[in-house]
Amino acid sequence: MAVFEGSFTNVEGLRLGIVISRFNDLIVGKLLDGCRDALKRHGVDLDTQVDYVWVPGSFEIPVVVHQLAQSQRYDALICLGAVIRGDTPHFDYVAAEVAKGIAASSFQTGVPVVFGILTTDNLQQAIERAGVKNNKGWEYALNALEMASLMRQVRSLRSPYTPSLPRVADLPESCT
Ligand code: INI
Repeated sequence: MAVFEGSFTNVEGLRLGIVISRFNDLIVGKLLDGCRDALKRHGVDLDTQVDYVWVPGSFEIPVVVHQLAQSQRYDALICLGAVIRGDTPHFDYVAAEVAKGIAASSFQTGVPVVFGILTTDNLQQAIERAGVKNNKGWEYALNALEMASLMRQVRSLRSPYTPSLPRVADLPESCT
């Protein structure tokens, strides 16, 4: 029997990308703070191991995260956003598209992409999840660390006859 489990502290050589929506910045900024705090406390160097990519709103996250996932530069990606229900159906379109897009990107590329998008009925619920009662950003960071570590183990199960491309980050500088 084999048991595979991700670890939260196996961070050496890890490369992470965070895609952050500017919409509802009051909330998303707090999620980012929580996320960075958790990564730092688990040994990730925030300056050299993490890239930050800003987009206007959650709707724009999938197209960007898909490019990043395809780049072979990252062990895991985290998407941060807040979609808050208003008086129009806009919420439903944005929430559905970002969820579908992130899931598709992760599935198609094999790179773990954390769905760090708060979807709430009102601002109060979002505030409670962005630092007042707890901070979901912390959880999203842990999800990324765990999944990056787990995927490394699961990928290593590949048959030795399965060709696999090196990650760009692992190539000597002369090849990039
Ligand atoms: N974007 C969000 O990230 N959260 C929201 O709550 C939101 N609402 O409700 O409108 C939102 N809209 C903007 C959207 O993500 C796009 O940026 C915009 O539609 C342009 O494509």
